Amino acid sequence: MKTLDWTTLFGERAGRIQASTIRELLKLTQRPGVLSFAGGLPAPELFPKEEAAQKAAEILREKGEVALQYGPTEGYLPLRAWVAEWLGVKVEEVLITTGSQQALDLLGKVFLDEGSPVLLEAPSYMGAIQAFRAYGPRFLTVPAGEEGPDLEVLEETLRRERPRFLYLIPSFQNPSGGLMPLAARKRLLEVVMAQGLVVVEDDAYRELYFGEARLPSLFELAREAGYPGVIYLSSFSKVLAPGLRVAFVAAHPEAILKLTQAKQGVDLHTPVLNQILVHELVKEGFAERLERIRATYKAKAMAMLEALAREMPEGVRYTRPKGGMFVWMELPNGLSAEALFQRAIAEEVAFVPGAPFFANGGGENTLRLSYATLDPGRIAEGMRRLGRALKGLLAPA
Ligand code: N5F
Repeated sequence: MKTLDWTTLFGERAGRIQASTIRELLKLTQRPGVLSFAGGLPAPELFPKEEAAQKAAEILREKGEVALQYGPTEGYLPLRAWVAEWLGVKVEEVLITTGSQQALDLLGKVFLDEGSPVLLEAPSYMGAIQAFRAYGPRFLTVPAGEEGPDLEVLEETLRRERPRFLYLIPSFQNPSGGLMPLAARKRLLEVVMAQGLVVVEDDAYRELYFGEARLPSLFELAREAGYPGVIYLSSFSKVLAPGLRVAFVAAHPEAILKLTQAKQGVDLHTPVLNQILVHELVKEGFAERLERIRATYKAKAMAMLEALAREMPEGVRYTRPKGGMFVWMELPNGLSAEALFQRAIAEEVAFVPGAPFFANGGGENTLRLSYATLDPGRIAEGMRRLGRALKGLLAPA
């Protein structure tokens, strides 16, 4: 049989497309016996299985001709209208996407040329880095911590550079868990507005707060100030079910129009059945569902923090999340998270090494733990195993 060297046949872009570390790890960590804290996989016990089964059957019986037909690219109108009302925007300002992951790719497609500067936090969501990287941009990064991006560095960067957009996750950042305080949000917006820059605000974790109520988003603050340059992304993945792949963008109608055109070439539209199902599931009892979700994740976060306090050797630093799904950890004295990963897998526990979250390198001694998926008992056992792996790495035989 004739063999082909595919790498010489692909286009240049293919060279910039790389595997997602999370997705690769998922394969490894699905081995029976492994306790995985790698993927930000929502708690399966929170999935509305029975309710979804009933409603899906009803939808197919009663609205089958809509649910099984091609639909509009912008999204199923009743769901768009629901999202618009939820966010306090107009229907024309909402686009339904196939996961917010798709929105990230569409933004890359629409805004980024080869060599275009794009600014993001270090660390930032690796799925966004992966999506943008395919378009060949030049990444500019600002360090981010528990209070979001370092505004001094950000302002200094913006004096020299004009990025196509700033990609930020102000609330319960993935992976660092950072939460940008209100004053920082306002200060950032002033700079952005003065320069007329576009901000992409990824608010995937907006509802997963443990303490006092949600802070206003950059998107909301910008609208109050009459500034149209914030493109807002969020998703039903973390509050309903990620397998449905239903998410949304809210932005100025001109931005929505261009993203819609880009989406036409990708998938024509997000599956209609899934959109109707999401609409049916959120239109009643959503507030109570959110309460339950917040309480569940808060309990899991506390279980992880208690276990970490017991199991981690001295010198290990980790965040205390105020919401979201992640604990972010720094190992002492330049210890490598990759090396720890090898030992952890031998102990049947997994996490995501932090380096792929840094668009321009670094972070080799960092890692991310998701407490979202497992129950408190398994979380405690997992942290025991992680502690053993770490102590093994610190004091090799
Ligand atoms: O809406 P959806 O499901 O496409 O979510 C993508 C997404 C977008 N933005 C942020 C900040 C996110 O954290 C995510 C989802 N991230 C998870 C994670 O583990 O970092 C899920 C990845 C799961 C996987 O690749 O299987």
